[in-house]
Amino acid sequence: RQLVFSGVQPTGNLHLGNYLGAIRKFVALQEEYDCIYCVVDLHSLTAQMVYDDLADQTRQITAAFLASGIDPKKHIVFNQSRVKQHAELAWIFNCVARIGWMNRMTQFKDKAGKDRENASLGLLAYPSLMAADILVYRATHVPVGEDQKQHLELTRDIAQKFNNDFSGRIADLDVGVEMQVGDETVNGFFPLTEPVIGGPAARIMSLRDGSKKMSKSDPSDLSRINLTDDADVISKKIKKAKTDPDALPGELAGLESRPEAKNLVGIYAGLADISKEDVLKAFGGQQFSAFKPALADLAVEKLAPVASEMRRIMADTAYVDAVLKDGGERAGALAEETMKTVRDIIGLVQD
Ligand code: AQP
Repeated sequence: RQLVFSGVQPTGNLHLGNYLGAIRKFVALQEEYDCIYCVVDLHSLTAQMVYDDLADQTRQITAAFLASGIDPKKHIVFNQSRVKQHAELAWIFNCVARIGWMNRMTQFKDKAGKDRENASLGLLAYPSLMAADILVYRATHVPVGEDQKQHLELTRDIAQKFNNDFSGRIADLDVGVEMQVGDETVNGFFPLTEPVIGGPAARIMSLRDGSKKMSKSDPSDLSRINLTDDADVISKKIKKAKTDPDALPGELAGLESRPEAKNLVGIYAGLADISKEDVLKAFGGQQFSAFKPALADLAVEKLAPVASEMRRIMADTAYVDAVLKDGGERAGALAEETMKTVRDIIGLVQD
């Protein structure tokens, strides 16, 4: 059985990186798989506890999912905190995972900065909750941007250690499935999840600095294109995007050591759903003064309908809340099925 799970934090304005790296993939995968897409509100508390309006931000991400084309009837859309089993499994995984594993996570190192002792315990345990999000549905595929690759490797490590630590109980209860680990076929309860990363837009970089990823928390709004930016703002940001003085090359190799140029070509390719090679076939030899307006037009063409649909959906709070409630109920039933077995495997007494 194959199942897709992924989540987005309600931590601020969604940007082009979130859209091309994650949400667009969510939309594509729903043709082939059963999908569960989650607004991970509990994760957002690891960055800060108090938000001006966490509820509205949660609705905004939900609206972005729906406006991008996710079907909440065929699939499941909900907010994480409604399904208590995420937090329950995360606690169990906190006891499976090792502190050393968490300390090695580059996202933790980046976000905690130098003053690690003062970072929240939740920030350190972030990947454990992420593993629980995925494995509480025993999801097999997780579409994410490249920045989440390490967390998905850790999710596999947690699944593997749980399967290993409890192999006897899993066999006794006959709740395992066969899976391939390297050359070996083993029996385990949790699947070893596959990341779905790739394509030209797996890692969109800041428009101001080609060495930093485009991020909601970058203090400069010029560094990112927000999903809700209007046509003028999108054009202005692309016009001001950092570039180098050379023309675009005809071949991919010509983009090496030109991170800003590579990024803009990747954005064009992601938006047009073509390869970077094809972008260079069309624009190789041209200056940025010609490429940037074409990129701006394409970005406006692709993003404006999503933004206007988001505004339309956001205006109907009752509808958005109903989607989250319905999704939460369906997700909760699936999650409880997993947790019943997990409690049995561990030996927690239940009805
Ligand atoms: N720059 C990016 N390029 C490609 N994919 C990206 N993602 C994020 N940034 C890029 C992917 O978007 C999904 C949702 O991300 P998230 O909101 O859950 O967390 P994040 O990675 O912390 O997002 P930000 O915008 O970068 O926030 P801050 O500034 O708080 O760090 C994920 O699949 C992610 O890979």
